[in-house]
Amino acid sequence: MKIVEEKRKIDKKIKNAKTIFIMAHKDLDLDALGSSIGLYSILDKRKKNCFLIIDDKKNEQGVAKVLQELDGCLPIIKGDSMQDYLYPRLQKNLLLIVDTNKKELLQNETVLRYFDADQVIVIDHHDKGKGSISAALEIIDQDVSSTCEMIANLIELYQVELDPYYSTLVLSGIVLDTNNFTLKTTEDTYYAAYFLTNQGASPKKVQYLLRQDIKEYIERQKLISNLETIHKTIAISKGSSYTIYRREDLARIADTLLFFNDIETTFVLGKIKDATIGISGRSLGKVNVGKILSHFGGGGDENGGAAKVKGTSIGKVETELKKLLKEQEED
Ligand SMILES: [Mn+2]
Repeated sequence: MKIVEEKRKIDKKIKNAKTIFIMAHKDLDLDALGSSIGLYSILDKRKKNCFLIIDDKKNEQGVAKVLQELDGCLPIIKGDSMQDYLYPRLQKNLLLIVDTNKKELLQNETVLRYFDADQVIVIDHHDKGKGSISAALEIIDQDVSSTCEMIANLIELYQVELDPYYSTLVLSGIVLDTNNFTLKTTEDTYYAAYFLTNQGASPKKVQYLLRQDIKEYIERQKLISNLETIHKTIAISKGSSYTIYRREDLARIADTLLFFNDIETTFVLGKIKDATIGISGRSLGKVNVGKILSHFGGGGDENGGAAKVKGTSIGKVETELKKLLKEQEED
């Protein structure tokens, strides 16, 4: 569902609302933060009373840089204190959720209790699995590279002149989620990047925001080097059982592995919490990774997905995964 086609419905909700809250997934990345801030700018220009709900205590480096640079410029509140900001007539509050559609991934799931479904809009580019948020207006477009691409469309549609710094943030979300315009990139993605650059976005600043920590990079390389291939086409990478990885990193490695000759399907396994194993899968289409990951309680589609398995080890997950791959092969 294209965001431009829903403008009228979005308009109506925004017009009706007195106070608007924007919330993304926890462990903010630049797509979540960039789309939140882009959306905030649109609403701010329309003189809407608007707040960003951020509960994260730790931030990845790019997000930390931005939050530090913007310190004091944005109305950021914690989910637990939002009662103080709600408009007294509760029906006049609106919640905009960006870059996720799952309850358990939200910055703060408990704030949902203040909103009926018709006071919630979800804007996202991930597929819908179980645990989806009930929202009257769901703008979920899996064909779009990033939530920031969707927000860039909206900024153009609303003819908002964005502060160049904010344009840069929206562009950084696109660059992050497309892995430098190599994944899920369409002519619309390039157009959004063109539009944002025209609005003053600085590609140089984007590169600065996306600069990585050398130690984290080395950790990721280690994970890639612990790789096994099956029939030359399926790559399975495993993390060290002593290291805790971020879900985004597992996803990024799964993306990266698809760049290599012959590889058509990738799985990356790593500990994401004590006794919790994360799996990220990607596929060019031959193996339905979403289906396989649904066996682990996760979700996705034929091209990509993720799962989280509690109370297990990397070895056990690996054995199970290989069994499932074999079964799918025999089907
Ligand atoms: Mn995203």
